Amino acid sequence: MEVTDQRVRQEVDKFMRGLVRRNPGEPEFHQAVLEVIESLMPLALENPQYREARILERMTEPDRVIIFRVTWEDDAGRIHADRAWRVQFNNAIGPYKGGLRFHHDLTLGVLKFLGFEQVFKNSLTGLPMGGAKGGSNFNPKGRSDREVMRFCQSLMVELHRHIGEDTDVPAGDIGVGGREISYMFGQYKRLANRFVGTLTGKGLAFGGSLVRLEATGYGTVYFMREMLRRIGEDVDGKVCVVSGSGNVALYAIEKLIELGGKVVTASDSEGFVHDPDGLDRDKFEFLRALKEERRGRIRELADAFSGVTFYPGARPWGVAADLAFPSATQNELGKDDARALIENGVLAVAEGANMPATHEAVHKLKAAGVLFGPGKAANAGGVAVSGLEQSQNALRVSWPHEKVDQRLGEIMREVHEKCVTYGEGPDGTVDYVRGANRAGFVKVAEAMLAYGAV
Ligand code: NDP
Ligand code: 2IT
Repeated sequence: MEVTDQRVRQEVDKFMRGLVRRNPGEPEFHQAVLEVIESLMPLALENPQYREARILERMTEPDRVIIFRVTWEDDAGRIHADRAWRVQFNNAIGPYKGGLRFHHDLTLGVLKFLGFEQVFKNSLTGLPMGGAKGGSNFNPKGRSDREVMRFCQSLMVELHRHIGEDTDVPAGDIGVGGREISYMFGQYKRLANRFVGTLTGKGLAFGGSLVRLEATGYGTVYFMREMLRRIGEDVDGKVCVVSGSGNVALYAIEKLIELGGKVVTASDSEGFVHDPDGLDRDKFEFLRALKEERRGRIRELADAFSGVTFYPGARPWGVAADLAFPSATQNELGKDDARALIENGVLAVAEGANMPATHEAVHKLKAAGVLFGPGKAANAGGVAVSGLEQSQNALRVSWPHEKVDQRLGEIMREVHEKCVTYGEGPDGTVDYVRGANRAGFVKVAEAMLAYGAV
């Protein structure tokens, strides 16, 4: 039968009905799968070997999900019982790899979307890494260092059985940074009685890699630079809106400033700040220390610098800009936000966060001809440098800053190139969503086909 658009639509709808029935109440997982299946269905219909081996069905079912209770005691002696998960999604091309998230409204559905996306992202990096994600509904906000330590140690008492340097290698994500990785690694090492690279994002004194801290943000900007270069443009002089002020947003902002971009916004869960003059090195350094060291609120940037305004409860997408970097959380950029960006003439969007744009927003931006770099390609630099940290740990070496940063730049160029190879249309424009999904898929699917029915 000919593969018409209508046939593709019918097959996508049928596939999604089954997926939603099997995974009720998990809208973010449905959304992430829909975006991928829309890109892959034409490929699956043209290649019967994928259909016969049920590759799409197998790739949308995690290998396993581990769920456990984490009991811990706060500073006042009160007992808490939080829930934690590890979703080991697919290890066809390497050990499971992906972050841990601590956020009060985390759900299994969110972790399944993140684990699913991670499979494609990790494949795109070209490194031998499978996909996983995990975390807890523990809320680290307002907790003392000792409370966070006790929580991390308790979590690791269970998690350590399921991870290992050749099995599953967790890292950071929302709410999990250097402090939490250190507590977890310290406890892992104690329980396993082995010093191996089972977590990445470690401190530099104990096996961490240079540039891992900055890698996701830098990598997102490198990816944006590649998209712009292809159309004869550059970051220099461009007005940039960034959301978030965590690990990803901070180092995207730093790299943008370095490359001559004018960053006019940053945000946290309470609102955004607008700086019409653009953040300079001083304001960036204030913001970095505010967020990384003092764990303060974004409004303090507006209190500290005249000319910077804080907008409570709002997102930055209404501010006119050439480039946008949603770098906070999922579904933070909806269709009305996309419309506002388009009306203000936005040229390109690179997702620093995972799935920050809704399905409707992505379609709107693409239809308007905006270059759109999806998270699984644009933010792959973080996990890529995690992969380089694994290599350094296995070799018991530490590579210099320049070497890791250079490798990160090369990997982001290669990720971009793969998106072009798989996403370029007859008119020469690139659908980066399709390109990333297909390029990420092919390698994993090849491995799964080779293994037979496993
Ligand atoms: P951080 O915890 O360092 O920062 C998260 C930022 O997003 C904070 O500014 C936070 O504000 C804001 N935020 C979190 N949840 C919400 C929410 N529900 N509504 C509004 N704002 C919110 O996390 P990261 O920077 O590490 O992660 C940001 C995104 O990037 C996530 O989507 C993550 O999955 C993705 N990512 C991270 C990588 C990494 O290496 N860390 C790699 C690739 C992707 P507040 O402090 O007020 O909560
Ligand atoms: O979403 C992601 O790619 C991450 N949070 C980083 C994962 C990793 O293993 O470094």
